[in-house]
Amino acid sequence: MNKTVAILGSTGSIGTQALEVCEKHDLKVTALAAHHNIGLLEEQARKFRPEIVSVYDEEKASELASRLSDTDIRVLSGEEGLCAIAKMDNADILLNSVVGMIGLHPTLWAIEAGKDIALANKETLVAGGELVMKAAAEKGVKIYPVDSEHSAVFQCLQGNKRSQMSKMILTASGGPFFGKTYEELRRVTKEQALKHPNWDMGSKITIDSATLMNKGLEFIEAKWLFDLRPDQIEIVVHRQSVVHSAVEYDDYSVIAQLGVPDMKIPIQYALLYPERVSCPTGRLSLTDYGKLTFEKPDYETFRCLSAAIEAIKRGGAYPCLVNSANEEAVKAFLHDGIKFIDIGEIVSSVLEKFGYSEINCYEDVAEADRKARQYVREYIAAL
Ligand code: MN3
Repeated sequence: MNKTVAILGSTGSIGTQALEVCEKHDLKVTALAAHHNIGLLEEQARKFRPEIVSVYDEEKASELASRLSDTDIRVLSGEEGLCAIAKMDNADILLNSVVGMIGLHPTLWAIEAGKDIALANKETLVAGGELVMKAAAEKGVKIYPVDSEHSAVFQCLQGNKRSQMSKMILTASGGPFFGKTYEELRRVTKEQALKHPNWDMGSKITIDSATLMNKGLEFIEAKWLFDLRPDQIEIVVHRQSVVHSAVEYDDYSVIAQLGVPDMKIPIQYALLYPERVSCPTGRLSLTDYGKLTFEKPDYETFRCLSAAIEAIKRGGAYPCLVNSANEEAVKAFLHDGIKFIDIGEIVSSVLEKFGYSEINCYEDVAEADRKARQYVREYIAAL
């Protein structure tokens, strides 16, 4: 394989697994960016020898620069570093796996530069889906989904016509609290929320999986990626995380993608598309599982999920507002500032608090983001 790859978020869960894929297939890594983990970033830089590394935190960036002074690797920092990497000529594909709204700008910069994107940053599409998809279409840029559910749909679409897709079946593991009542959720601790049954992920997405906000964000992500109406997406709880999602066509044939729950499969497909070559993961044995189950989600108990769906039905800035409110609430929960059920209360209250506003440019997204975060900080201070 002689593809070159730049990775934003290289020290996170997706980034480290992407580097395993790059190593296995000898992909040239031209740039790496991380938020603050310079210990791991230095290790990655010495191993993969990129041209550029970037650290979001400025102080850590200068520390890394002195540590790497025996190499010819350029060390950048802040938004500038992300921008330089997003636009760099020496990368065939940009893997955007940063966490949160902060990933939107680099996605837009890469599109502007005509660069194909492997997109793992779902907030990019949740907060700025309309902007991103329009810009990508104008520039003829391809967006390859890395999220396992969206990769599944992308895979099920191969050799078929998108125009004949009638529905997406979006599977959800249900998270660690599936089957619990709202009363039971009141007593949930941070430690319990951070334990996911099937997937090993970063803390933000693990909490989002426990509240089912993650599925709400993926619902919105799917709407933009595959140009679907909200009524064309059905969420199904599938506890085993083996069926990663499915597509129903106009003839009612349903095509699903299956595999072990390991992100390296969708990461590799996005990076190497359309190649299907050996992946550094385990094989699926259906008889080991024996039984696959499918159930309806509980929209009343898991308020984040219904709030996210309502937000995309209303459109405009609502998806951005619920996403930013959720980011702020999850941060507070991880710092023991609020209870688990407060996250859902906060995210749904955004729908009552704010009126409709449009998203026409990046500034509109940034403005909605600021308003939502401000609102949540005040809400939490008043608790
Ligand atoms: Mn997913």
